[in-house]
Amino acid sequence: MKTGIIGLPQVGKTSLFKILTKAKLEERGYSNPREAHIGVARVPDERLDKLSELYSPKKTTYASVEYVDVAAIGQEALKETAFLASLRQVDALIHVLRAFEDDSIPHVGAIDPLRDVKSVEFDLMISDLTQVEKRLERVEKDLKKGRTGELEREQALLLRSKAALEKEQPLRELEMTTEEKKLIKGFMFLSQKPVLYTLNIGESTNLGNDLDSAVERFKLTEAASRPNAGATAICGKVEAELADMDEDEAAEFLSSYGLRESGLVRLIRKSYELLGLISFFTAGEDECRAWTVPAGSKAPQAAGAIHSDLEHHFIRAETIRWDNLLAAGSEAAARSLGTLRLEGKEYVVHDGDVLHIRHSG
Ligand SMILES: Nc1nc2c(ncn2[C@@H]2O[C@H](COP(=O)(O)OP(=O)(O)OP(=O)(O)O)[C@@H](O)[C@H]2O)c(=O)[nH]1
Ligand SMILES: [Mg+2]
Repeated sequence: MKTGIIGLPQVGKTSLFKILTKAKLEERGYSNPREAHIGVARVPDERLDKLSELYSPKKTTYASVEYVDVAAIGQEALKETAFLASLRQVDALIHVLRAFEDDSIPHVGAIDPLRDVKSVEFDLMISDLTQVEKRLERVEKDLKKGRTGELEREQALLLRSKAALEKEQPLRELEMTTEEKKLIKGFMFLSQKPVLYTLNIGESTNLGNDLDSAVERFKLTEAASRPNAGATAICGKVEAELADMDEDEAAEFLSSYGLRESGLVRLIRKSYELLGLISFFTAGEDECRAWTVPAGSKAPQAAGAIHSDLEHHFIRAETIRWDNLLAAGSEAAARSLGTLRLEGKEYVVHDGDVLHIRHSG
């Protein structure tokens, strides 16, 4: 999964990128010549930490998310091929919004995240509209040469997209059939990507509450309730300090601000929700590991995330919720308690399940 970090100039995109990819870093972010930074962040997961304590495996493997930090959004930038290309390839967007006060760092005007949301969304939509119009022209030409069902369906979808964009409705809000989704996927439209609005708020003595109330306070509740959108808040400054601390120090630091967890944990969790992803685990003495699959995946699909052979030769999955396994203390104990059970091909995997795949391969 790849997430693009976007926003207006000087709102804290690169700071967030650095915090995300340096905190518990597995692979360092690096610079490529196009100025987009790419880095991998490991997804913190307390459930996996606890499973690892139970099994003491040789290796613990967290899920990971790739982040792409691009230059600031603007009409000019969006005309650059390299900029567009690095943005189009991502699966989701984190839209960083300036909500901190600091006169030494310039901003387009007073602090107004909602105005900034609209401005950036507008630029994304203009870029999509240009592309839709170009493609429509092509399709219309082709239709004159010979009508096919496929071309007609594409034309209808493009016209619907155009109408939406013209009334300033991002494509992520359009309802689409599975077939239409397939058709439109190749365009990699920017305003179609799920977006997590992320307020970068200032430091305060009551940061816990300020973070919790930020979305409402900055009037993003409505924008965040639209289809394929969400909102959260972080304090870049505090997160940057946290990133350099060891666990005990960090815990103390967090509680001094009235915080239970790092905002990054919440941010990553929100991204999962937004993308409709869940985690399941495999656990054993060799390795405890988190895997990411779309919500609603059935057991064979989950097995396929581990290895395609496991999907093809899937027989059953021994299944238990992570906390039930911890409560039982061992698989044997869980089996006798009845919390460890055998599930078949139709089983829909839940977030937090621990699976042992039985296969015939
Ligand atoms: N006071 C304060 N300053 C911040 C915060 N986050 C970032 N900054 C400062 O804002 C400036 C811009 O931060 P960057 O992370 O480079 O912002 P950016 O969005 O990547 O900027 P561009 O890539 O130039 O568009 C830097 O001087 C940061 O130190 C914050 O939470 N509070
Ligand atoms: Mg930057």
